[in-house]
Amino acid sequence: MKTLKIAIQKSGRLNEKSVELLKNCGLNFENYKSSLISPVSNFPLEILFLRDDDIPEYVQDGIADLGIVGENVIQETEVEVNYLQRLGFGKCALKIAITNNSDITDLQHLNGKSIATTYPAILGKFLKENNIQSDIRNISGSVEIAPGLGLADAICDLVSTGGTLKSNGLKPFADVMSSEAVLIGRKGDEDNILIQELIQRIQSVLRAKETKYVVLNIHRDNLPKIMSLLPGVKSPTIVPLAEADWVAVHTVIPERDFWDRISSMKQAGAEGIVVMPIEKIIL
Ligand code: PRT
Ligand code: ZN
Repeated sequence: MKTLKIAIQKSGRLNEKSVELLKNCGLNFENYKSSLISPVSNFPLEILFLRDDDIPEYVQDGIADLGIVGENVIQETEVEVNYLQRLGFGKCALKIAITNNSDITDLQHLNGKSIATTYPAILGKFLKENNIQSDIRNISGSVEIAPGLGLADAICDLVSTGGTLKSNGLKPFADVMSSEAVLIGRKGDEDNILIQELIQRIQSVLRAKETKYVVLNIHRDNLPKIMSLLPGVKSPTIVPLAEADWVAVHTVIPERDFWDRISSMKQAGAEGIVVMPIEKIIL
């Protein structure tokens, strides 16, 4: 079968997490900073290390079969690719921001104003949808300094913590899009078995990340109470303990409501609660 190629960012915000995800999928490869391509020794796959801006087009044109890239980059390059999986990292939002002392209070106030951005396509679409005519100033970087230099009335840029806006005397004003890293594939490759295998591996890693493995001890009398608190993959495993009438319950619980569930379990009589990370969940 043909060796697949997956394009990931060579260096930058998505590189480390992309490499980590692929390694967690059991793929063995060298991550030399100097090489552009790295073969995977235990799967018919090669990893291409590229500038993130090039990834969507490489996938669209079939130079790579798959890619990991921010949704913001895909939308800006306006390519035709399949979204295969959201990956849960590289989260950020594309926002319009204005100066702290700006008199803009309504979206319509952007009419006739200038907005500096490195995302002219996404911003253009957003303004059109909202019936606003602004002057889009397409600049290549350091967008946040544009208002201070008198280059623009507002900016449209990616925000994660908001620290960059703050330190430049700017405040978020309108959300244009939210973004995270996604796995993309070429149109027409939907039935490729190797791609499906890779997606399944990625999903099993993501699922495991969202959950914890929990073992707890409980008196049999309190078992019904505990059972009502546990989701489990199917149902929890219950193992008798040496001490009469006590059992160990093994289960998985979602990370997001972890602390709430643990305290309810304690209230229900759980003791000796052990929590462990999970590497993979294969359904
Ligand atoms: O060299 P290459 O072209 O590959 O990389 P790049 O410099 O174009 O991109 P890079 O590595 O900065 O970002 C890669 C991807 O990470 C982006 O396309 C987004 O999908 C995602 N991402 C997540 C971010 C941010 N968070 C982010 N905060 N990309 C950029 N920023 C920048 C933003 O532009 C602004 O300058 O960080 C600053 C704001 O951060 P806060 O935390 O101060 O709000
Ligand atoms: Zn880039």
